[in-house]
Amino acid sequence: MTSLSLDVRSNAPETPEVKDMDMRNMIKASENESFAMEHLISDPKTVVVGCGGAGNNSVDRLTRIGVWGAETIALNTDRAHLERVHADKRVLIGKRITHGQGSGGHPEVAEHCAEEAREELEILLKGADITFITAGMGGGTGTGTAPIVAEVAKEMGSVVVSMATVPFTVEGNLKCQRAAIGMEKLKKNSDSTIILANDKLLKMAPKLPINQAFSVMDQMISEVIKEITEAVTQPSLINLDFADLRTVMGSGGTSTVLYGENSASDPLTVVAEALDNPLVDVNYVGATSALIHITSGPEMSLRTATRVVQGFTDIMDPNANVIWGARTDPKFSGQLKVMAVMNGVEMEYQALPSVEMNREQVQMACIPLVR
Ligand SMILES: Nc1nc2c(ncn2[C@@H]2O[C@H](COP(=O)(O)OP(=O)(O)OP(=O)(O)O)[C@@H](O)[C@H]2O)c(=O)[nH]1
Ligand SMILES: [Mg+2]
Repeated sequence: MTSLSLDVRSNAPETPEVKDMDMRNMIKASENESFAMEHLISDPKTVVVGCGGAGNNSVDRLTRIGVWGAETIALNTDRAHLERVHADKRVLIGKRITHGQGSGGHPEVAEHCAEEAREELEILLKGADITFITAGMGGGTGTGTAPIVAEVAKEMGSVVVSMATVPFTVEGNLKCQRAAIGMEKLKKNSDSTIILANDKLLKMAPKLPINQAFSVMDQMISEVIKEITEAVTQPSLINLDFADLRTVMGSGGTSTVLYGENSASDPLTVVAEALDNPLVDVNYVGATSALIHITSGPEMSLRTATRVVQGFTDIMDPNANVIWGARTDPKFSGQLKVMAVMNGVEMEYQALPSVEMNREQVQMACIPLVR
């Protein structure tokens, strides 16, 4: 039918109405084209999801410091905690199961809540190009929900970067074991997983009260997410784009983030500071890919920037895929700030054997919560 009507039209004499129609079609086509172009050049959509108490606290901090071009979502089974958190969206899951009172430390209960909220999660994560997930492993909600959020985000086509903490050793075996199970699941469902050890806080800030020590970790998580997001969304001298990020973070495995800030006069000290980051125990010698972003004042020379990049590549696999960008900012005059995401690194953290709970145990765990 279509081809017949086309044939008829092409044989017909050109009337003014036909010309008008052609013009309208041309305008429509060009409008469609510019609409398509707008889509091509639009910023990548970044979503940050904080799962459970620790995840919510990181998202709260991130929302307060502000991150350009990212939407923050706090997800919890605990209504009281959620009410105290600042985020663009706050999502209480598993109302029917936990009545908003938390998972009682049971990851299986929280996993069940997240499974029930799958459709809601799909709506929340639709269109996200990159999803950051942050959680403290070892409790119920973060451990149980973060792997499901990662799975849904990946199914929706997003690059998934997870940042999770493992508990202090003093929190006990059970928590550490729970954390190990959750971490394995999270790693399986994420493109890239950054593991942070709370024990490292003891070395870095031994005298701080626990709440303040946690806030050091939350600050670091927020800064890393802010750095990565802004490195690809804000205009830079040497631009990094979303495709670069996808190449580095989408290649799977364990990643680490290194962060250093110092005087611009000695770029190698900044690199040394970043490599010495005490919050992460990694062996980065032989890392297979990296995304490096440098910020300094308008006087930054190409030589300074390349010395920083060289400092990192020297310790990496000789065939490593290294992508770097640089931004000048008058606020950083005389200062040099570097953030490097390294992929394919080895963590000292070892997973413990997994222990699964059966359905009966899950229901038992639910009983005290359904009051
Ligand atoms: N970095 C950081 N870690 C935290 C914080 N609070 C707790 N943690 C760590 O994260 C682990 C899990 O704790 P929460 O996040 O409170 O637990 P949850 O995921 O809410 O789980 P339930 O409350 O049991 O449902 C703890 O064992 C701590 O090691 C925090 O504010 N910041
Ligand atoms: Mg909680």
